[in-house]
Amino acid sequence: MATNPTQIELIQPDDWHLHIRDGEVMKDVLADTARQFARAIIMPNLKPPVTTVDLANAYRARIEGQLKALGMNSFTPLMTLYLTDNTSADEVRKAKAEGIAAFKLYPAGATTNSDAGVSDLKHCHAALEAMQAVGMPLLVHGEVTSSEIDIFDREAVFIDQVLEPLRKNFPELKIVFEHITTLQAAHYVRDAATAGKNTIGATITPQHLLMNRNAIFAGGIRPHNYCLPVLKREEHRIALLEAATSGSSRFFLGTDSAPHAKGAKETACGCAGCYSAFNALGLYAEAFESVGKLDKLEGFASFFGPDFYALPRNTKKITLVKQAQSIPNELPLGDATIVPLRAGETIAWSLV
Ligand code: OTD
Ligand code: ZN
Ligand code: ZN
Repeated sequence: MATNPTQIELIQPDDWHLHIRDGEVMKDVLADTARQFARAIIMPNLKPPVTTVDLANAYRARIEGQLKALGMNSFTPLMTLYLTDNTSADEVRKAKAEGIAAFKLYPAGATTNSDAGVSDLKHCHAALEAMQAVGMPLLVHGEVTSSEIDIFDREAVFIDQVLEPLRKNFPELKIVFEHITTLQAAHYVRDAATAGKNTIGATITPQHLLMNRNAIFAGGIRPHNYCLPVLKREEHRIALLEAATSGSSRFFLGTDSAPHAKGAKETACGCAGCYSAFNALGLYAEAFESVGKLDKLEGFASFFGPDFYALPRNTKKITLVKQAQSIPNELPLGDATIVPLRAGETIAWSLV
């Protein structure tokens, strides 16, 4: 590949961490993702959360209905279940049998709609044992929730207090450390001993590769750059970019695109979440190009995710061109609007 290519071709990527909500707004956000990605891991933090196989199957049917209405028939949703203190080993085995892709651990209260999450992992022993036995991945929102721990430290503390003990107790459990935001997380995943097995991975969002915490306060408060885990210092952004572009198969693409209507963000107590789905691939291409590593984008975006989940890689190809795309100030979201990441500005790369 030339050092400064103006066009790159890659196997079609998947999004290994995505929120598409439900009801009226779903079709608007789903279309943005299905234009770019072949598959996506669909997060279960609905109200009420998707805690059973039956709820996930019903949710999948609603998604497929919307895709059909949109005339988008080549996109596959990969469903997840929300782990609770009461998830049984039987539900885990049923999930495996019915093609559920993963379980999601939200420490109670850690992020949007996580109140029904796990209060203490000791309640989940049987479910975790079953996941380990059947090869069901556990996706973790890796932050402690204690209000005494500084918000910028919650991910690093989670590694010591929760993740490391979890991996000790369940050494064969496949774990994805979702949307990592710190140098500590990037190095933990990079250096984790796995006895040659594929037992740890991490997703990284475009906003954490492109912005540091100054972006939340640039000239005034910027609610559309506020997400959880919150953006960190520049040294962390650099460590994440290094991990994503390293060629290590432990790091793969997960946008964590998390739509909220404009009014729910621009208010006294605004919701957390960045809407990156509109041109997520363009954002990732910018990040990789910024360190001269566009040649590492395909592994991160298209290969390492399916390899971790033991799913086939996609075969169709897509092309990105270095052509600035203007990002609208607002996009439709049901009967409201949403402000996408980079609203009113441009993204340097576009999907052909
Ligand atoms: N973070 N917002 C949301 C989820 C994520 O932690 C996450 O996965 C959301 O709105 O569902 C957010 O900031
Ligand atoms: Zn999360
Ligand atoms: Zn998320």
